[in-house]
Amino acid sequence: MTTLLTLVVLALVAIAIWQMTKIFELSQLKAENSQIANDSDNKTNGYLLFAFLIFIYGITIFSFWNYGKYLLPEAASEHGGDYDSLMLVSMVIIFIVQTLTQALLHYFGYKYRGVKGRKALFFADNDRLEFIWTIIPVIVLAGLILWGLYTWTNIMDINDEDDPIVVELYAQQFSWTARYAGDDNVLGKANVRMIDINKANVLGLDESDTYAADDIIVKELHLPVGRKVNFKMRSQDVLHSAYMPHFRAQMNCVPGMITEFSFTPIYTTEEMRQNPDVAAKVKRTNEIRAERAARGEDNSDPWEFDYVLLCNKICGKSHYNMQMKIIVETQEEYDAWIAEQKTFGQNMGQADAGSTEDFGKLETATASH
Ligand SMILES: [Cu+2]
Repeated sequence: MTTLLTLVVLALVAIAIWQMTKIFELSQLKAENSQIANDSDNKTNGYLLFAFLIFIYGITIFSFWNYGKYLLPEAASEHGGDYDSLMLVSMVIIFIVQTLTQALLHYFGYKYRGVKGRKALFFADNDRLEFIWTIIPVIVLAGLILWGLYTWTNIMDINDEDDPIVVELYAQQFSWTARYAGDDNVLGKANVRMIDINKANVLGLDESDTYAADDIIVKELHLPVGRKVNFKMRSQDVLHSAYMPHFRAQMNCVPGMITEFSFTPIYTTEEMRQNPDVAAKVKRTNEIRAERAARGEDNSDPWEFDYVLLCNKICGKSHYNMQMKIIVETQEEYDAWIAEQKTFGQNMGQADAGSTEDFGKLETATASH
């Protein structure tokens, strides 16, 4: 009852204030009620423009300060440095031009605000001014485009120089499979129509192709540091995109065709873990995970940095989980690892002999994503 009475009193007080405001407004009869902006309105809007300028500068500085740490660490591939320089120079130019033009735009918006009696000057054209504001962007853009084309051609030049390892990346909803070309370094022919799950021929390799026998199919990508890799991408079902952010590499995987990308990793996984930006990120993440663990929540195990291959095309409901671990290691570690892997021929031989234990494992791994 007391609560109800309090509410009624509050409502009455609110109505009283509202009525008093109305009476006050009515008593100010001389106040203008025009919809046309006067000098005072224009001045207010001029100052608001300045306030907005300060707001966008402020939010820019805040974002750099607060979110800069979420950018990718140093590139871990040979071409990555060129890619990053191009990106950095483009962003710096955009940033400088944007800072200056926004300041000019807002300043002149204020300076030439509407003032009663002021007339705009009719200004037909000025050849010199037009020349300047055309030629500067032309030179800057031509420079950026030429440099960009040069970098692009260099990155996309996929050739067999420097004895690259040939690796196939096979995309399907929702996992990745990698295939090494084996001792002959030539991938055997493959086609989705030849996929035979019963024989664990999960990538549809042509069993009659002699190049296929020594191919090695794995669910974890190992790469020797300093050695060029030529990737050949295939997709089983829909459009996927092989994205290896730390190596600044991305290529679409298109059903029915083979796409290619090539890079040389320059830091091993161990070396990348020592990178200050990576170490800081691991520390931040593990602090959050420790808090989650203290609350008994899921996904709270300590995290360790690893390179990843992600899918960067929204390919279906489990797209977010379509990833494969990449391990960059020394040549010796890589040799030891690859020597342990079974070739396609060995697996098929076993399949014919009736032992399908290993394929069972591969299948489980494929299905687990
Ligand atoms: Cu995908």
